[in-house]
Amino acid sequence: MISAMSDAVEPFARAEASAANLRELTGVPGFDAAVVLGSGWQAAAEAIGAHEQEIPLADLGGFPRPTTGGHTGAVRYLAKGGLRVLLFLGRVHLYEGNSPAAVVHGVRTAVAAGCRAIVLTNAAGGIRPDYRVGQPVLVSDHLNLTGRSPLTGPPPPDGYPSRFTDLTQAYSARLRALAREEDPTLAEGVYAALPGPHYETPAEIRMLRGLGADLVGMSTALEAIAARHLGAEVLAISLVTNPAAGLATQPLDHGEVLAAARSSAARIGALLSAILPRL
Ligand code: 8IG
Repeated sequence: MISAMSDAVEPFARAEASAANLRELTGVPGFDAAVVLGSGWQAAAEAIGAHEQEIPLADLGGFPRPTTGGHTGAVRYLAKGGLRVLLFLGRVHLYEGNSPAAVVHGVRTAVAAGCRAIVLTNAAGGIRPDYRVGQPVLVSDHLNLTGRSPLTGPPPPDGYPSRFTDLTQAYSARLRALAREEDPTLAEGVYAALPGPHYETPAEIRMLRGLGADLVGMSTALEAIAARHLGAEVLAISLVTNPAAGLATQPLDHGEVLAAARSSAARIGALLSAILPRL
């Protein structure tokens, strides 16, 4: 196993090495789809289905340890229908001090291991006044307001696509339609990704609404860019866990986020369970 790869190794080679370790440790030659569970979505992990194996990310190389409550540094392998699915039990964020390359390492590893579809889940603040806490929303597009890109740096090595990635279809219309077949009540919205870790001011939320954002969070956009760069299809689902700043009287806190997510675990678990075999 290739474990002690230095930071000097370029990110695509590091992802290939992690994918090789994943194949070796699972004994599975390739995978079809990957799911990244965001804040609160871990409560849905069991409802998604029984897993065959669970591998600590520390054994794969290249993965920083998650420091956010609820995020676990492990990946599960599940068989769903005829598909071999990787389920990441958490993610890391820019606000933990991670580089964009570290933030997208899981997505790059999944694609290097064969995944052609990536499902990104997150908890988000709801900007649209008709969103309710506990409601899942399909991400139709994003505003990357992190000021960062996973494609910054030297050009990708030979054999990889150009870094000038087209993002007109960042979030697959096909996969969103498929999700709506499973749950026709699913709303769609534009996700604004901010660096965090602080929440917004009410003035910032008014600004974001003016910019066309419906949801606000601290993840997903960089992972979606990395996945699209490598040609994978992306489905992203936000769980609205709080009204964005200024839209409710209560102050925002991470405990509220996790509690809201836990009470939706059965619904979002059933949703993912229904979608996964069809990816
Ligand atoms: I959950 O209101 C969750 N994540 N930036 N703002 C930002 N991130 C969030 C929020 C929110 N709620």
